[in-house]
Amino acid sequence: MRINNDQIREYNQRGQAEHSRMLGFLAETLEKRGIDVNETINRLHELQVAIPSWALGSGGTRFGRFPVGGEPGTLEAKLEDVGLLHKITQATSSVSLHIPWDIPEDASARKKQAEELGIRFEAVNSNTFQDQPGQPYTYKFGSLSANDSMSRNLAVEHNLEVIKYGEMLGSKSITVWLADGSSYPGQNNFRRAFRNTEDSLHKIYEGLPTDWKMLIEYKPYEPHFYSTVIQDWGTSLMLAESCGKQAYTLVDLGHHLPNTNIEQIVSTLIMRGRLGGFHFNDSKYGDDDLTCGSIKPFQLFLICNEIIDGMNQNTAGNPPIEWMIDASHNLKDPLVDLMQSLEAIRLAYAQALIVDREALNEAQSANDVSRAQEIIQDAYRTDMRPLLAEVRKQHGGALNPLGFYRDQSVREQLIAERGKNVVASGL
Ligand code: LRH
Ligand code: MN
Repeated sequence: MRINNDQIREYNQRGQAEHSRMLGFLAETLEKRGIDVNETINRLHELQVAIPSWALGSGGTRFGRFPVGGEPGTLEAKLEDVGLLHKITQATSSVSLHIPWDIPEDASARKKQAEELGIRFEAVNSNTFQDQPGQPYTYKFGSLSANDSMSRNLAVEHNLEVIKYGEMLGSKSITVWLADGSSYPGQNNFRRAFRNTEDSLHKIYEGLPTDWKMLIEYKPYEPHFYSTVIQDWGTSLMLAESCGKQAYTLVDLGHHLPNTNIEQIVSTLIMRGRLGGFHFNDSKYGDDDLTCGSIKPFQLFLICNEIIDGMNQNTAGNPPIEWMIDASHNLKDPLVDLMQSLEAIRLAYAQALIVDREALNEAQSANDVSRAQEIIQDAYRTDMRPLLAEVRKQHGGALNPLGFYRDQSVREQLIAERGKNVVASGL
């Protein structure tokens, strides 16, 4: 289904008066603080977040899955849903595909469809954490790190194939996440597993087009529960630097042990010029893949604060960061959940944009701890939502995406169009 501008304009008119009142108050507050409201609006619109193609249907766990109905059963339908999200939010101008879940049978048709929808293809993701039907060598005991060179070579070939699909679609980066690891002490030789992985990544890196990036995603555990070959940011950084200038780390917020200071990791990786991208989500315990900002919104703000501070200085020439969501929707309508995540990411970024960095630097240099805290918390405690609504409106989006989605009964229309039992490929 497609939404037209009149539907959005008509809906926005109903909320315009309240929006003007809220925006007027906020703009006055920000101007009093010496903040350029229009420049902030432009910086916010530039923040486009990629949608994961594997999270457009209902997610599940080993205990169960509860389909929402009207799910996109094909890559074509998935692109329609990302187009829909972008039409309503003006914040999702790209999609991140997962191969083989989203192999483009007709890449030029999909590329043309994406252009019509105003979206493009962000990083493509390889998958060496599942064996495909009839696969000659298993990934059960690893892929790029496997003891069996046949499994390693197969995994390298798969990643080179994923790059080929990405090139057909106009993507410029590949994300490599490995489930490789062990579940029992003694099962793996850590050094051999690391060196096999390093060697395999070098082979993939040799096949990387000169204008591409390789994003190496780390994770401490799951699906293995004793060790993971690429377990943390340091290991990912070592491998990226070992590969070459086009290799970077990818930070999935859910891939950290409890209480890890992720914002400090972000600051360190930018300082090193090796922060390639994010998978945004939230979690209470493990890799819960929950809605961004639903559990630790202050952490999300602090991460955005380090991104802005780091990229403002950027002495190491860190490239523009790829912003992507990686979540799983076990309870909520996937499109609603994604719109909530987009709002949380932009809200945290908006609050980080208004941090008084000059005053903060003075307070930090003077060891004026409470003053520094107040400066950070002032920004975090500023309700920037009216500005987010204005950014959308100025670019043809809905003042209130969830309100519009419900007002237009979008899910009901998708169910009428696709049926209740279509299952979207993915997690
Ligand atoms: C692993 C991960 C990775 C994807 C997968 C869908 O936990 O975060 O980014 O390949 O989820
Ligand atoms: Mn991820």
